[in-house]
Amino acid sequence: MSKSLDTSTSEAEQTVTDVVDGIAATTPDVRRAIADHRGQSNSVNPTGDDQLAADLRADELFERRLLDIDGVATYASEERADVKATDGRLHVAMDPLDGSSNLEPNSGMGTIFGVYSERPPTVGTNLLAAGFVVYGPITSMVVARKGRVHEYIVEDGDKRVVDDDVTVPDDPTVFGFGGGVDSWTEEFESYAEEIRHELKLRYGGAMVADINQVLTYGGVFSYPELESRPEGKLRVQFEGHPMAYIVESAGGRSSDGNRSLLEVDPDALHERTPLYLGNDDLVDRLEASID
Ligand code: AFP
Repeated sequence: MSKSLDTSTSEAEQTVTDVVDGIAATTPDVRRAIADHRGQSNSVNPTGDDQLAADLRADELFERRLLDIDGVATYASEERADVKATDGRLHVAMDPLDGSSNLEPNSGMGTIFGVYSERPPTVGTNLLAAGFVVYGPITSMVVARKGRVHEYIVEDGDKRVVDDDVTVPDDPTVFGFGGGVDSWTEEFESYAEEIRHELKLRYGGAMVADINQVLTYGGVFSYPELESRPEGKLRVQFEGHPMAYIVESAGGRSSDGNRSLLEVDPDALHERTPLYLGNDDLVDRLEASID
């Protein structure tokens, strides 16, 4: 049973460190899973997305590694209906393999995670840390904790820091908008029309790689509300909260169209949300345009 915890304690900090190191240590096996488990699994995840064998394998690898950490009480993921509980204090929520539709064309993919003080579904302000892994030409990891963002290179499961203060550059360069122009609302379409004349298109189908571009070059990423799908596509707990925590810790902004994504308090574990992330003025403009 998870006990209430003063999450500022060194015990909680150590658990966060153990989770980050555990995820780094699992990345070689995930890269192998991407190479060896390329087929369909003939199943769908709780939000109805087709699951690849690599999705399931990555989920299994992270669950085993993270529930083995003393301070971890629960493991939740985009790939499974329910939260897996054990003794411990902190709660991990993950998208084990983000962008798995990029597997076939061998394009960017990643892992997204959040460490919460309360059992999901829970509000984003209960995050203690968040991060993502990019399985690109090299394996890199971005981790936000205590208001600071670090970037690491991960080799053979060991991470080494390459930037100890990642911040969103002041002069934005790139944008990436999902959902398809014919599905956008009129308001978002007019915002997108302005942005596309100001910034360069960088949309690769995996938010980890696209948001890593925004962290590197400045700009804005969105999977907006759609005419047919006002709730958007991306999941609050596994994608929206962690990415918002990272971008806000790096000096940017997040929004669901009205407020910080960290203020979104999902009723259900697999709830979706419109998602806007990037330089604060670009997100401010977005909110003003879709008001
Ligand atoms: P998959 O994991 O199913 O490939 O979806 C990736 C994702 O959740 C997110 O990482 C992308 O930004 C977005 O969906 C891409 O969605 P579209 O395929 O509709 O562009």
